[in-house]
Amino acid sequence: EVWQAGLRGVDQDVPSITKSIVNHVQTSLARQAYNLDDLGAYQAAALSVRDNLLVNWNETQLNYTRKNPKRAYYLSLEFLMGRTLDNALLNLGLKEQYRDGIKKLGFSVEDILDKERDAALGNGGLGRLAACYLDSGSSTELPLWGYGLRYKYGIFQQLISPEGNQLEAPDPWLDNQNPWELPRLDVTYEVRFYGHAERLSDSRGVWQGGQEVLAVAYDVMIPGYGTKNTNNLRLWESKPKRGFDLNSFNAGNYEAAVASSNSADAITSVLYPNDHTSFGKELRLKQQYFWTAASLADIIRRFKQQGKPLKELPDFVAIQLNDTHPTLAIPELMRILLDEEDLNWEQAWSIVTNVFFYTNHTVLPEALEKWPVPLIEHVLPRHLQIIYDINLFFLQAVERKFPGDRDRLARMSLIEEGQPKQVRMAHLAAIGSRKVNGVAELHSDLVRTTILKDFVEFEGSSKYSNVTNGITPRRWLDQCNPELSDLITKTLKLDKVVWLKDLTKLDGLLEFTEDAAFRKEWAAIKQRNKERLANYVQTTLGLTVRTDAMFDVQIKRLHEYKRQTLNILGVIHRYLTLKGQSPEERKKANPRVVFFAGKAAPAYYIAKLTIRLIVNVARVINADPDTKDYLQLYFLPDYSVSLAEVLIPASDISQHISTAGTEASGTSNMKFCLNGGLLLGTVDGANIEIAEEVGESNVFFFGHLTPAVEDLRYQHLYHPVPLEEKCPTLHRVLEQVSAGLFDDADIYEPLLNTIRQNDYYLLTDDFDSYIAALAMVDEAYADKEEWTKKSIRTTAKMGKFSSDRAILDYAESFWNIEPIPVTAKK
Ligand code: 26Q
Repeated sequence: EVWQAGLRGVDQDVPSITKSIVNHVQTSLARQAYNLDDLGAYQAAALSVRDNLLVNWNETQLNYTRKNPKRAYYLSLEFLMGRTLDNALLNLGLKEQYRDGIKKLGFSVEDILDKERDAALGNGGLGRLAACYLDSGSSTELPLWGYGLRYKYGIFQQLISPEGNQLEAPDPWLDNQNPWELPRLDVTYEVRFYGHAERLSDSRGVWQGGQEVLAVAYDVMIPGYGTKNTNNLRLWESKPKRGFDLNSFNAGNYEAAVASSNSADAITSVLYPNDHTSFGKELRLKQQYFWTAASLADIIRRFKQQGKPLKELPDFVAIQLNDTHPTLAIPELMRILLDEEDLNWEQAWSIVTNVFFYTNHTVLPEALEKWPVPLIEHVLPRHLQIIYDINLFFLQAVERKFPGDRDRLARMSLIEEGQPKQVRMAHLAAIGSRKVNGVAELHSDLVRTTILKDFVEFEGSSKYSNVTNGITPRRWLDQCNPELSDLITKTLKLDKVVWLKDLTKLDGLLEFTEDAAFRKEWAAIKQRNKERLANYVQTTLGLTVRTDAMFDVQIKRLHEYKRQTLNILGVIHRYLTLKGQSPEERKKANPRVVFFAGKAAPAYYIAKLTIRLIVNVARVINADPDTKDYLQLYFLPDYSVSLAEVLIPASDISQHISTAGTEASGTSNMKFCLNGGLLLGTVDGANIEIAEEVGESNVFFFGHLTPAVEDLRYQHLYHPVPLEEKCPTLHRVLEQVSAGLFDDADIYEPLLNTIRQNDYYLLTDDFDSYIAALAMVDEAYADKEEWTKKSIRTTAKMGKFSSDRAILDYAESFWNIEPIPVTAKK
């Protein structure tokens, strides 16, 4: 394996590995090797792997410093990394050596990998996308760093009460020390909040007073696959600038002094568990500013070390804004350039608008970030002045192009009128950036024609483009489905590094769809992955899942637009249908096991009620002797990256059933298809592009299309039709739920009323077509050979969705950066 020759920093033969692990047990962990448990073995193995990463990381960073290329920075409030050890071993090409070394020490590599806690610093798709992009940035050898926050608590741990209610518990993921981070206690910046701002001239100002807190850097090494390149993810922790406020301390006010230090720590204490809503919380705004200010200070310090003038910043720095969360970086860079570097407005604005790039991840109106003007004024008084100045110049320019169009000015303003006034972060991000992109073709079209339509008319359409999301095939195939990865390698007769780095090579599998022996192996692997999942459910929940059934999976954040409700109502419909059949008729049914997993935002009442319904339907139908051979249902608690790695390879069919036009892209749809699971979905987000690649005959589409949605909603409001007329099948299902078939009667009324009343997400319009699609899935699954062919064809055509393709698109079309390989030397 020649490609590995240059990867390794330290000796990598099996005896050296065992020696290094034992050495870490005795020194770093200060323990004895003879009474070590799995957790200790995990920690020692992780520290030993870390030694390799450190060597590569150092060489990579030194190489960047020497060559001084343009660099890109990915600013994201979320990095949903999952576990690291297995990924690091595979990326370094050391899995087999460590397997042997660990075995020699009396442990199993699978058992110790399972001891690692997930780094769950994200809510869902947006955070996992950031993690995939870091993997791809290193693997394609791009000089790309991530910047985020080192939350003390990641996404909450989800518990399900006996009644079926979601309960939240904290996720203290750092409790047993984290071997993957390097504290950089010397890399610190001061960040100011509150105080007062004064204008010194038209464009300059000064900001003083208030509270200062310290940002401390922690670095996480990001190894590339099959390369020495190892990039950096820098996460900031907040600390009080002084442990004690000496003035309060001396005044005898010990409690207040300690409280001030507590408030600094609070900034990075917890990841906000909401996706898509909840703005206006002061602490969230402080998180956003703390992180953007520290990251920019760090980026500018690094740039200045080259001794170049600031006007050259856009030639050396590109900053990608992951949604609007880091938008304060725009006024913050203006503040630095105007107030600290003494540039004039035009110079500063020209630098800013050539450095930033903005990715939008949603068009749902309620999810567009807005901050109350009085809150920004209180926390960041100088930034509010700058935002008003940006707005003034901007609206003057709009007025010149569209004289007298007051409605247009009101629509485009950075400030939304109202009580209180609010700053529209998407508008600020758009006008402050060089490029704006959506995350799938349909979504980018919707960005251009709905939320940013006026901006396209004003600035021209070339600034508004698309980069379809991607996923890393290392974690989402090689790591989570090693048997399938091996079969692909064997079949393509390629080194696995070759196809994992050029995923379009998968289409070489197409010619094997007609090979019965190959199909048999393909299907057998799916079967073993189903057994692995069943085993997980048995050991964690004590439930027995039958593995001779079709596995049907929907795993994602709970949200009305994602329509888990449509799925559970479909399950109830299937149950009622089976109940109405004779035992003879039932025998013709295609047995199904339906899995759900996902978290609801803690304050999202309807989403939590949906979980409760799923859990209680599961309780009833799994216990029903009439149906339990044909239908089983599970809600798996505490969905995570690690759980996804078990669920995805086991799926026959997965559901991506958002109301058309609402799911920006989706990325788990790509993961399922890459692993040979078929897709049941609406014509939405990346589902459309998946169908374009794999062929419409290999996906199951249903439901109304995006252009119909607006009109259907209008019909609901102004020409409502009673449910029993419009959709009798759905009506019957709701009646059974109302009547208390699964729980106390009336419990679910608020959920059912969202459907009976305005049905914003169009369940009543799509239900019949959904049930028809489920029937087509059953029919297709009955022909196992044909199903396996579809499965192979699907995997074979997923090359487009590698995050390597996506990150290279950002690098070439937006950032103008190039790969900087670390040349292998022995
Ligand atoms: C904002 C302000 C205050 C509190 C929370 C938030 C917040 C946090 C997270 C808003 C949104 C998010 C996450 C959004 C998200 O995950 N979007 C998903 O992004 C994926 C990657 O592009 C897409 O595939 C999904 O379609 C999209 O829903």
